[in-house]
Amino acid sequence: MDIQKHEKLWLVAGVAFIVLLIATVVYGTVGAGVSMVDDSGGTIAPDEIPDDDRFGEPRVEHVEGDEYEVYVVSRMFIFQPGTVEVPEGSTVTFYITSADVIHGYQLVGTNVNTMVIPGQIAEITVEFDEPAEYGVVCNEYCGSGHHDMEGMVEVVPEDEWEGA
Ligand SMILES: [Cu+2]
Repeated sequence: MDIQKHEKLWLVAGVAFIVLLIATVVYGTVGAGVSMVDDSGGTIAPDEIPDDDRFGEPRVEHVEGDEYEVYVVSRMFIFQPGTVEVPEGSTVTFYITSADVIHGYQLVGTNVNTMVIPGQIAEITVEFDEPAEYGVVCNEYCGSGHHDMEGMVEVVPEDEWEGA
């Protein structure tokens, strides 16, 4: 079979485009550090939140060494605790649940971002290497006060840290 020069060129360009397309999808899936939030955090019924050991009192807890755990309850239209303080150099695991509807929990400017579903506990582990302030926003429309639903994560310099 005789393939014309231009036909060959289009064939190569077409195949290259398909390969490029697949490569971008593969990169977006495994290369960009994106992972699905699964059910590893466990479940909790919204009406059990007030009596729960972890979520009854939303807080930052020191586990050991550089490890911290943060228990966050999202509800219309606040995050509890609203401001989370952790020291620089810490590894922090966030456990986040919702008391009412679906919310989001996103640290602005980072890839820390999860949906917060009533009944589910979202679990995300983050390493904070440097002092910084991150705004937290709800990125799932949750009602009339959604645009006011915000929080803060403050990564405090080592020498200013007073303990959790
Ligand atoms: Cu919202």
